[in-house]
Amino acid sequence: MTISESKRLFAHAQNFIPGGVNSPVRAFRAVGGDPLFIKKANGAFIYDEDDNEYIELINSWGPMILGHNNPMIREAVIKAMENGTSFGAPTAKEVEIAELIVSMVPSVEKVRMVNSGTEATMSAIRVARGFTGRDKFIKMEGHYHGHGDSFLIAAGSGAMTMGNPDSPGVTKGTAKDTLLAPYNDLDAIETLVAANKGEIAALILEPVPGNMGLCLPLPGYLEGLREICTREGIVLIFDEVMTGFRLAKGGAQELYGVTPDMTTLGKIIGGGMPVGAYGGKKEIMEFVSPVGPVYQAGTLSGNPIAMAAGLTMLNYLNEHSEVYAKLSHIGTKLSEGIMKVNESMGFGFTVNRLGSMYSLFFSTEPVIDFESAKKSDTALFGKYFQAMLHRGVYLAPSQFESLFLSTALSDDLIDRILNAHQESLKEIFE
Ligand code: HOZ
Repeated sequence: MTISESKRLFAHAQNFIPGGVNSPVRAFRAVGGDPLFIKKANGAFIYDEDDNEYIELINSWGPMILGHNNPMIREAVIKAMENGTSFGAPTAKEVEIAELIVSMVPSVEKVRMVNSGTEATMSAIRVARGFTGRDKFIKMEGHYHGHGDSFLIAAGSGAMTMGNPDSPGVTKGTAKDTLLAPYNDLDAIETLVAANKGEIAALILEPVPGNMGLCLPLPGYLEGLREICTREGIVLIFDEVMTGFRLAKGGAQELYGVTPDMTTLGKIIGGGMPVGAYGGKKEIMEFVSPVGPVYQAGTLSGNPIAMAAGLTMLNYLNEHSEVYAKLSHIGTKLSEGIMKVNESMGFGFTVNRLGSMYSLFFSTEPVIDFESAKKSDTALFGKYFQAMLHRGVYLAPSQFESLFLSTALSDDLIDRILNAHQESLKEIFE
């Protein structure tokens, strides 16, 4: 495998782009080596600028549920482009997608489109503050809600990977209104609530966090949060940017039967185009301008090309429940296969999986929160990442990310991944 063009591009890029990349986690700093520059992707495969082919397990960080370059989505985008690329005015497709999202996501009675998950979470917190008249909010350690100032405190994903979970540039004034709690710990929430009685506007979390690697909620945890928030008048916000439409049609909230007050969405509702959205109960969403006083706007919000792609994706998922059974089959086969290989080689590494999201942690302890995720051996993960890449499997370049599977993964491809996994462990440990 030759990787010369990616190397050349990366060296050149660093002259013009900070770190040579437009999002830090792509830089491969946590795993060593130079990032791959991607030329194209199709189905289950991604291709770099040297024309190497890799089996894809990131899928643009989630949205490619049906694999890359899906013909239906491609056609919808081409067709929409024939009518122009941006109007900054209402379109029929925006109404159609809003109605569809309301019908699919249990908590959403009204929804506002934005351009990314970051915009969605920033806006949701602002609306929750406007609605309650309170300033503070609770965020979980290791959860990532995009790069809005008030979220870059004990943040997961790239912030955790780069060793900057608390970003400089966030003022003390902003940080003081973000209250931190460990995930999966209801007592910690009760303590925070008691110490800040009547001052907490919102509690935001990834119901199934994927930004410190994949962790699962302990039984009763989400239900417990729901109870506390209802009792205290706190707006419960599920950040389903990664889990929405992926874990189930209605996301984690449908799967666990717990309905938040607000939900943030992203990526998937654009079918891979830059889209986000936030929605929730009517009485909360009616605080949003122009009905209510909370201001939030955007020229590109509801962009017609992005709406065409997203609508095609969501309509397909809505009409094809079998997608979720298929994703679950793929996830089960892969994660059970990984565990079998590990056991046969005498390793007890932790594998967390739900549906088509999974993480392998180089730790033998259960991983349920930020503290336990941080115990994973990241140096070992780096070696594993490189060994897998060398064998043609493209993983997320950090221990603190979930992998995302697509329906394009055939049983044969899963066998190839399992074989690469076994060979990689052999290379590292023998
Ligand atoms: N975990 C991030 C998405 N939720 C990774 C994408 C990025 O930071 O570029």
